[in-house]
Amino acid sequence: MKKILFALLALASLVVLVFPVFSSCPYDVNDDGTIDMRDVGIVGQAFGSYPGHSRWNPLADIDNSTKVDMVDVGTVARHFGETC
Ligand SMILES: [Ca+2]
Repeated sequence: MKKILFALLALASLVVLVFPVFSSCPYDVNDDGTIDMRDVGIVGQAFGSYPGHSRWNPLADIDNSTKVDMVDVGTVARHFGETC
């Protein structure tokens, strides 16, 4: 049982470490190279949603918490103006 738990933790750590490699700019929701009001707007449109909700947009769930909330809005806002 400990080996399985250790393997799951190792896999989770690997996913966290590798994610930035696949997504050079994870806060650029619309993937246009700039984090701006369009990205904030996309997250805002999905605000309060969750999988199955009519406004659900998985791209707006920045922290992958299965809900779009202030954490997601705040995260995109903190990176406002960055380019990638
Ligand atoms: Ca953008």
